[in-house]
Amino acid sequence: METHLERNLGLELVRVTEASALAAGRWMGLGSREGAGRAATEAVIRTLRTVSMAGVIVVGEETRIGVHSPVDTNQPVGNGQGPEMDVVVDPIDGTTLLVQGRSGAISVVGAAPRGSMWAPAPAAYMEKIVVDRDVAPALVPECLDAPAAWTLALVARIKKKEVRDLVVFVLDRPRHRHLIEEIRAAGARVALRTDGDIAGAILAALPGTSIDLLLGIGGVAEGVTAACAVRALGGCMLGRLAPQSPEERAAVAAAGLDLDRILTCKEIVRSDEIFFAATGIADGPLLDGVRYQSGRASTHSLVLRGETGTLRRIYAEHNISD
Ligand code: VTB
Repeated sequence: METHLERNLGLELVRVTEASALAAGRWMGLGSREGAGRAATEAVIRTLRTVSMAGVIVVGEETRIGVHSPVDTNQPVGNGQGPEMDVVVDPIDGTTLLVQGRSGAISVVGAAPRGSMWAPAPAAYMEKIVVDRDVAPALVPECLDAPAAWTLALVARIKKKEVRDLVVFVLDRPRHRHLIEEIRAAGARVALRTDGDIAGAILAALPGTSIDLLLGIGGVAEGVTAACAVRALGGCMLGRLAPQSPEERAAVAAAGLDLDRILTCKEIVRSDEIFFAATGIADGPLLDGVRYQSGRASTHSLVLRGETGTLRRIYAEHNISD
């Protein structure tokens, strides 16, 4: 295995998320999850074939959504040459948002050397806390079990804010009813979103955004993908498996996975050589979406490189007339 990746693979990966966003953006507000998903996934697979790496998808979404796609767990991606990489891909993070014409969908891909990413198949759900680099040193594993008020007080203290100044990203799900009540009772504000906890995690890990932290249970694939970005940004994420059905609990136990283990993003991605790219599909708090005009289209992307801690914002204009 190559241990040092001289090139910034992230600059190749951003072409993948751009292509996916350009394809998915056409489906904004059209109501078809299948159509949007198919178009974005085809674009991802097509462009990943041009990237020089022997990649393998470490964790796909199939266990949680019960639908297979070319980016399922263990699928090879890339042109098969070059460094051996673990890869996570979400052609559309926020499919429901996108097809309902709401804001916030992004396309993401992350890569790190083979064997470095946590791959807890057949787990589908995990608990997550995400904070930025200022709060990172203070985040302790106890935060996952402590009352939300305790964690919020800690984050407020480090950020030199009042608890009522904080905004917490939480997915709008019945499983979060108690968590939402706790956050409100503590006096903080809740940004309830129907989808998109990868974007939520990136917003929480980026200092100075509209989101101070992310709390709650979301997909494992989204968690591993988010961990790539959070680690590359120097933030901190804590994660722990959180099965949502007796079947998932039994499968996770049968696979010998530890339900009590709390992992940091450094354990979820055990390498600094992380490459991550995200492109906006529809306008959102993290990235502007795709604009189309007369055979041309523009995209806004974010490219992260873990080794150097570089964050690049890339605006691109594409000639899409053919
Ligand atoms: C989240 C969210 C995703 O899945 O991870 C969620 O960020 C978790 O699953 O955008 P449930 O929908 O079953 O709660 C998505 O909503 C869809 O991938």
